[in-house]
Amino acid sequence: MKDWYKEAVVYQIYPKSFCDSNGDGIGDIPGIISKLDYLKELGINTVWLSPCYVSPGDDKGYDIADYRMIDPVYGTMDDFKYMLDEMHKRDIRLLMDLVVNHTSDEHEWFVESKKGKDNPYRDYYIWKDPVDGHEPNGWKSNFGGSAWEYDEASGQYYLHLYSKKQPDLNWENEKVRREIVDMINYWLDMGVDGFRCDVINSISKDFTQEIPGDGPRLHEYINLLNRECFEPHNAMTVGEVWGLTPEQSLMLTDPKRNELSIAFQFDHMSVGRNGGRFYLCDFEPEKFMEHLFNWQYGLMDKGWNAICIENHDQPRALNRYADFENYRYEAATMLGTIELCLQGTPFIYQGQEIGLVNPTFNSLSECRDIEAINAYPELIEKFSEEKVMELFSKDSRDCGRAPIPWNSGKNGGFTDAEPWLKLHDRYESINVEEDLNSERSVFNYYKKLIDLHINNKTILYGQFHQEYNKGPVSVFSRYDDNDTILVICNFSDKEQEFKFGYRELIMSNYGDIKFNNTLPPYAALIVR
Ligand code: TEU
Ligand code: CA
Repeated sequence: MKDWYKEAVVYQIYPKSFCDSNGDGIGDIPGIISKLDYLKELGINTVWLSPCYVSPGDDKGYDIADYRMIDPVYGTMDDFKYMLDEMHKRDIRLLMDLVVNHTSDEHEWFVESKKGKDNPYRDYYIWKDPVDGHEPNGWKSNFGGSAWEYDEASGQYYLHLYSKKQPDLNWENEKVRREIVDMINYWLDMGVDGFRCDVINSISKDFTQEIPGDGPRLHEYINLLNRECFEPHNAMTVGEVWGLTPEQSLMLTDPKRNELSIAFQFDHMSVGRNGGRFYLCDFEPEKFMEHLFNWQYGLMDKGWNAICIENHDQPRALNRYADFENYRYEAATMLGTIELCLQGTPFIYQGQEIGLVNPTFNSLSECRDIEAINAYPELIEKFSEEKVMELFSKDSRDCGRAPIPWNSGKNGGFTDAEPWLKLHDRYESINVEEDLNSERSVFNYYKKLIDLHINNKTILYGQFHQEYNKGPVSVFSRYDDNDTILVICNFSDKEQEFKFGYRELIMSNYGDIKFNNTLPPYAALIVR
């Protein structure tokens, strides 16, 4: 099928934290293989695997030192091929992470590039002379500090929009583009089904801008990848791009433009933050839904949404948006209902399907993420140690990266050894095994939702309409010539009075009860 991405239900695996098979405290490929039946049971049909290539791990694999090799910590190339086979046997497709804005500084291209101005690899990266003895411009790294690192030996600076161990590739150089095209085709020829494209809008730079933004050759570059890699392999691609409007997203994903299949929307993920990570404010469900609805209308009939409520860069949705102490099951299933009933391809992040929550970090020594570690000195000038740890427990990327607890045993059955990052505090009661055996299983609810999403044509392809969105109550419909389905949600821990009627209850997170114009806390109903 040409547009198979529209019928994909994607499950994101963060390999370091999924399942450890060999007792070194780090998740790995054999661990993933051992859980494929679990994923099949859930009903997903596509996996997005975060980077598992050779990497020194400065940004946990998003700093790649060899694009064509599996990092030994995750397994061998044979393990990888076996995993791919086992996925395909189960009709599960695999999306790899494509991180081509930057490499690791330990990649051989950069090792060469750094050797001097006349090295053949010099132009693989972005080197610039100082301006008045300073950085070439005022661009900041996403992980704090300047985006320029000075190299004593050559007297030049290199650009790194992320950590200084992640130098940006120079896409203006045709040789770089050829290398990337060949590398992508290497994976596609092996049988990989597509890619999630990391910060893909940053690959072309515009040095006339005060802050890094989309460069003038962005669409030309992506079009090249489409023509030479994606299209000939019928690959699915999802762009990771922050700060887009739906109109801008269409510039990357309108099928007529031959660039990417879809691009994530993130507007709703910024609700509850005021100006950036670690700067938190009250969460407003109405705004959250407003953003999602805006994208539904923005792409309708023109493009296709890519929807997630969690990923490896975000804390757990339950901690961010809900009273999970009292209503973990209800809130988890309500969020799932929204995600799987809107029009678009859903991306479910590992652990989301059992309603996983954040760990608590008590000291910096428990944190692993470069973003949090780099932010610490600035935060500690403004807040107490206790407050900073509270912020890290609420909003650091480590929150979502905590290992998966598979059962109530030692380290939640994730590993026999010391896990690379701590698990959440209550893994003895909140874990996969417990959820599967529970009468109120989040997994079983997701399983039903996924089945509905894939098999109900109205929910898969129908039109979208916003019926109501005020305070915590929101209602939307999905309709086509044959059916009209309403989704009604109470995004709060208080019962809400709301007048509504329906002919038939398709499913709800309160079971088969009669709703009489009141919505219990975090109620989600799918009705006809
Ligand atoms: O993320 C890009 C990105 O925009 C986020 O890292 C964001 O800057 C950060 O979370 C701000 O709070 C992608 C990957 O998802 C992320 O894990 C990588 O660290 C980053 O690219 C660099 O490759
Ligand atoms: Ca391991």
